[in-house]
Amino acid sequence: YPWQTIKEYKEILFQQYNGIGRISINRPEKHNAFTPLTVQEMSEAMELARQNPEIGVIVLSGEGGRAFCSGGDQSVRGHGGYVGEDTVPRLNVLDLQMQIRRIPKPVVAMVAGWAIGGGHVLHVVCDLTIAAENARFGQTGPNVGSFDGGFGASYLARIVGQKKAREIWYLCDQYDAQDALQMGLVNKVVPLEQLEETTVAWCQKILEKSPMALRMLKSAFNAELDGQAGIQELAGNATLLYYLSDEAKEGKNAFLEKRKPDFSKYPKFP
Ligand code: 2NE
Repeated sequence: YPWQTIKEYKEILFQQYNGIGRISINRPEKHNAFTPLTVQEMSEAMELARQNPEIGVIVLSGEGGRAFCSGGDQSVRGHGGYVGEDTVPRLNVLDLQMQIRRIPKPVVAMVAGWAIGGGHVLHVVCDLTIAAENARFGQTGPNVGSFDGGFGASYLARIVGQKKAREIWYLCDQYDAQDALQMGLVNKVVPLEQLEETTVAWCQKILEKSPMALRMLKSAFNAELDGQAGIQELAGNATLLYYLSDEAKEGKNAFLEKRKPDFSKYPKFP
């Protein structure tokens, strides 16, 4: 596909094609492990994708065909987090997870090869996952002195169930694409050579749908799980819809025209 670069980065690719924004980790020599810079770049690209009205769906992937992402780069893990050039330890991938969850556009993980550790959690928080037959999934935290007790545990358990989520974390086993499909961890499995075309086809189907309906659905799915923060997100979308109405505009116009608002003509629905 003729992906076009939106912006050049050091550790990721950020491209678009036909309404699809693609953010791809570009560190194949490390199985696309992320550093603080990788995450900072992904985070900026995600925000640019959010603001770009031409982009309706985002694909998250890893370059090279052998890994989606192998989690935090252990060679830059320091005292208290992953350390970048500024020598500050960070766990900024947790902010990126929140961004993926909050962006009001569907995010699709396109997984070839390893989705391990913090890389596994990244696909977990995406709306949908399409996996190649060579995909391998798992958590490694308890092996390498780490854990993700946030979405990596609780949202994973919502997807695969409590027993399976505990197995995944306590045993740190690896699961193939068919295992993942069986436990509802991925939406579809395809041969590696069909991964991109299948993902693009799914995205194009999504792009034909009503963007407002997709936005409302994403926040509604989140609201059921995210408590007050989830309700805040859903309610924000309700406010957006209300602002689009003549009824809400009457209130604003009356204020600006220094008159009493006249809401009498707006229906009081049963
Ligand atoms: C993914 C896995 C199982 C693949 O194994 P294999 O044998 O196919 O590849 P290999 O040889 O291990 O990896 C290829 C190269 O990539 C590097 C390796 O060190 C190796 O480099 P060279 O020896 O050729 O120089 N590499 C792979 N993953 C890396 C990583 N995460 N950091 C740094 N270098 C990495 C196997 O590679 C594996 O088990 N990788 C480690 C997975 C892991 O434990 N990730 C961190 C989990 S913790 C986390 O991500 C996290 C969190 O828990 C909470 C918050 C934030 C992050």
